[in-house]
Amino acid sequence: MKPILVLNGPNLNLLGKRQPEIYGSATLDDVNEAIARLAGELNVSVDCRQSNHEGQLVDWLHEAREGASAVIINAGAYTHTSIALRDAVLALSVPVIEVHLSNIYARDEFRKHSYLSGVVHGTIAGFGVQSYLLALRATQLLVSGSKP
Ligand code: CA2
Repeated sequence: MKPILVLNGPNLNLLGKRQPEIYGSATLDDVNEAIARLAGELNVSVDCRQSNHEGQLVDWLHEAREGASAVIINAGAYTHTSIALRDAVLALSVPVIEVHLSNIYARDEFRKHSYLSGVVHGTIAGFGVQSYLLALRATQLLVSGSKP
């Protein structure tokens, strides 16, 4: 089985270092460790990456066309701005799950719109680190043929 690609966008490398009241105190390394631990339990492999650059995220989505069984993506602020990421998701035939640490619908008006939500399999937002773990469980069901 090809790995599940977990992509994190801009500023998520700063997790746990500022704004813990919104994003929690876990660092990105903590998040990736929790994902890797659950992946072991679910018997799937994961490949976790982060970039602050839109084009890099687009390139990784293109790679996923051949190299991944599914994609979990927290596009950070590009969620609200990037038609390029939306188009790259549209070019994929593997399932894509959008995640957010915070509940983007309960925050600033400009965060309530996601360019990705309309083109992904589903979105999980507002559960902190658990958003990623819930997404991984849902993705594992999807790639194993169940229909969550
Ligand atoms: O809630 C989420 O996961 C977001 O995708 C996080 C993005 C934000 O722009 C989205 O609206 C919602 C921001 C990630 C930046 O995270 C930071 C963490 C610590 C310090 C500064 C930024």
